[in-house]
Amino acid sequence: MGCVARNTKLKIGAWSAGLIGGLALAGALAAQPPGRTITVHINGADYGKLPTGLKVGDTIHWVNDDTVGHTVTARDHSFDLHLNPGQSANLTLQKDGTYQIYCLYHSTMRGVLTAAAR
Ligand SMILES: [Cu+2]
Repeated sequence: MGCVARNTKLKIGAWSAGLIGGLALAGALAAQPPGRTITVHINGADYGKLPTGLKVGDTIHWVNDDTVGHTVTARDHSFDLHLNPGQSANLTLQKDGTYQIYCLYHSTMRGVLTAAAR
């Protein structure tokens, strides 16, 4: 009888340790940095050299250095940033895949962003 009671206690102990371990793991994951931030300057109606090696959770900080407005628009409609002259905006890639981007106002402004799964 005493033996059974001891076993039960042991099981509860192991379960608690598992729960605490799980919480610690969740905490470690939450503390993980969400991703890198890469700045891209739009200049002369040109996105310039777009970043490569992107991963889901990475953020592109777009800065419009021009005196005219531009957009960073995804062909699949997953994002559509409008930047007035001198404005900046952040785009965090939420899903892995390849994004064809273009500017609504300038047909020469096109590019591709590829985000790998994290
Ligand atoms: Cu433009």
